[in-house]
Amino acid sequence: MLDFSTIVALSTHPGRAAIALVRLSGSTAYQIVTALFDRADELLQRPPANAVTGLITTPASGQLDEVIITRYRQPHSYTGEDLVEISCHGSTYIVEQLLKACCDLGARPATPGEFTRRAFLNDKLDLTGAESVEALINATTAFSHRNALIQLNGRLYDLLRQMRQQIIDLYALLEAELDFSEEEITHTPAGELRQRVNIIIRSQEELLASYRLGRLARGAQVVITGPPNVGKSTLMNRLLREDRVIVTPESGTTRDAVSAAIDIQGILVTLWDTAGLRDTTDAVEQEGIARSQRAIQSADVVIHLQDCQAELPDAAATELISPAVSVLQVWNKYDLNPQFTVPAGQLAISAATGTGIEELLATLYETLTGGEGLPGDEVLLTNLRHYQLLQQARQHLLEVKRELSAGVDHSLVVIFLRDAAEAIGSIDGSFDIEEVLDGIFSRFCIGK
Ligand SMILES: Nc1nc2c(ncn2[C@@H]2O[C@H](COP(=O)(O)OP(=O)(O)OP(=O)(O)O)[C@@H](O)[C@H]2O)c(=O)[nH]1
Ligand SMILES: [Mg+2]
Repeated sequence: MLDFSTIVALSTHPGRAAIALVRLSGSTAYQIVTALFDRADELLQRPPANAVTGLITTPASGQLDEVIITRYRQPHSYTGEDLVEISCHGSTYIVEQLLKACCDLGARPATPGEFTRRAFLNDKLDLTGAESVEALINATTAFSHRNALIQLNGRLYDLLRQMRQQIIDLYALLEAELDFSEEEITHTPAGELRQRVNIIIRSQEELLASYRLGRLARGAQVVITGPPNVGKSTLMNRLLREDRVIVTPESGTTRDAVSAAIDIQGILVTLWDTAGLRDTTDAVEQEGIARSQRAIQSADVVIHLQDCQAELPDAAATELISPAVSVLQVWNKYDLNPQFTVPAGQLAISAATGTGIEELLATLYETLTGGEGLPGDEVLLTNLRHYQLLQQARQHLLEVKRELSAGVDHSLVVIFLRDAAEAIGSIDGSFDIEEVLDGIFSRFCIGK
C-alpha cells in the first residue's frame, strides 16, 4: 500500500559541515514547522518559495539553532506535496535533534529515494527523469554529467514518447480496421504497414547502438594483469600519479586486487592492480590470484603487461581472458631493453620512467570508445534497464514484421504492437496504454 505520511530527511551529506539541509514533505509538513519555528506565521503568510530566517526550538533541546526556512506549496514543489526545506548549521547534534523533533511531531524518516519516488507518483517526473536525478547526483566526470543532464532535460523521454506514439498510431489503425470488413473501409496495404514498422525498428536500433558508448557514463573497469614482477603495481601508481600500491623487486608483492578510479577524458575508469599470475602453494597468494581471475572476468578492457626482457611470452593470462574482452598487449621495462622490437598493434612502455604512458592512455580511451571518441550532443542510452526494455520492444516489432509478411489477419499483429508499446512505456513509467488509447479513439471519427 502507498504510504503518503509526512517524511523527513537530511538532504545534504551527513557529517559536520557549514550548512545542512533538512527536508520535510507531506500534508503535515507546515504543521510540524509551525510547532518548531518562531516565525512560522510569517513563513505561512508570505508567498511560497520565500525564505524566512528565525529560531528553531524543540521540546527536547530548547532553543536549537538559527535557520532559514523555505516552504513550497503542493503541487508546485519537488515532490508535488507541501514541502519545507530547513537550512540549519551543519552540526551533527543540531541535525539529529531537528530530525528527532520532526519525528516526535508525526513525521517519519524517508526511505532512500523517497522524495523522488513521490515526485514520480505525483507526476512531477517520469521514470527516466527520476533516474536522471540519481545519475546527476552520482556524476563524477564530464561525460556522466552530460548524459544525466540530457536525460533530466527530457530528451530521452521525448524520443521514447515519439517512438511509442508511432506504435500506438499503428495499433489504433489496425485495431479499427479489424472491426470493419473489406467492403466497409479500405484497408492499409501490408507493404505500407511493413514500411512504417521498419522506420520504428530503425530508430530503436539506432538508440540501442548508442548504449555501447552510453554505458561508459557509469564508468569502465580496466584490469592490469600479467606475470609477477613485470611492473603492474608500478604502472598502477604511474596512472594514478601517486604512490598508492606497494612496489618491490620481489615477485608476489601484490596479494590482493586493489582498485582506484581515474578520469580518462571524461570516462570514469576503475583501474585494478592484481596479483601476478603464477603457480604457487602460498594460500594468501592463491586467494589473490583467484581475485585477479574474477577481476579479469568482469573487465571492460584488460591491460596485459609483460616484461620486454622476458624470453618467452606469458600464456597464463591469455587463457583467462574471454574473447569478448578487449586486450591491450603492453611491454614494460622498455628502458632496460630499448632494442626490443614492438609487435604491430602493441605498445612498449616504461612504468618507471613514464615513457609511452600518454600513448597507453590514448589507446585505452580509443579502445573504450571503439575508436569513435565520445559524442557531442546526441541522446545516448546509458541505463541497462532502458536497454533491455527497448530490446524487448524491438523483438515485439520484429514479430509484427513477421506476421505482416505471413499475410494472415492482423489479430496477432495488434497484440505484438501493444506489447512493444508497453515495453517502451515501462521505460518512462507511462505503461497505462488504455489511457493513451482512450485519447486516440476519442479523436477518431468513424461514425459508429
Ligand atoms: N627499470 C624498470 N624497472 C621497473 C619498471 N616497472 C617496474 N619496475 C621494477 O620492477 C619491480 C617489480 O615491480 P612491481 O610494480 O612491484 O611489479 P608487479 O608486477 O606489481 O609485481 P607483483 O605484484 O609481484 O606481481 C620493482 O623493483 C620495480 O621498481 C620499469 O618500467 N623499468
Ligand atoms: Mg604488484
